[in-house]
Amino acid sequence: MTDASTQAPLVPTSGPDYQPVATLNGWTLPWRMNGDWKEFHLVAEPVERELAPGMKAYLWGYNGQSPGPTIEAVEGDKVRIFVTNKLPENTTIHWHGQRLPNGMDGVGGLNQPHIPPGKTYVYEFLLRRSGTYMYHPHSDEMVQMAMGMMGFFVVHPKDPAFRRVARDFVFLLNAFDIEAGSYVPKVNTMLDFNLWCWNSRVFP
Ligand SMILES: [Cu+2]
Repeated sequence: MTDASTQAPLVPTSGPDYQPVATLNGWTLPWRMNGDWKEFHLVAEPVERELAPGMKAYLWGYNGQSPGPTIEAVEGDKVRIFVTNKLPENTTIHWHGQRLPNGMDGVGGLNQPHIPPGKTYVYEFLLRRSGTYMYHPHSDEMVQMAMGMMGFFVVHPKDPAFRRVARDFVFLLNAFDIEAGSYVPKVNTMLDFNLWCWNSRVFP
């Protein structure tokens, strides 16, 4: 995507039914079914984002945006997520809060090799519980998160009637330290970690 305007929720046309979320200043990552696997593709890459009118920032993100697109799936889904690295350094993705096999946890150099620039790594796991999660790198992670690499991973309950809501929004607030007249966040400021994720549900 080339701009960060809020897109209409992506109503599922394959796989189990659920009520999709609206990502404020963002959008949901499309997928395809391959047998009983739900396949997604994230591309880690440098992005340019206009944070305020006329105030452009050079960030890192996914699929043209920072924060990256929201991944939505359903409890019990088997997901296969291709991660292509178009950054100038290694990366990985850690699926924060998901219960998964150790080899899929995305900590570079510990439970998987780092993904070098130009390469694609494939993650496969079963979504064991519903909830609002996030994804982010675990390879030079303080720098990469300070540069804007993160996104939502919403796992909907298997039963679409379970705590069904009228409207569902997610929004991610991330503080960047960008000096006046410059474009690139000062990544060392990330040591004062400032990141907030919200899921705001409107019950009927
Ligand atoms: Cu984490």
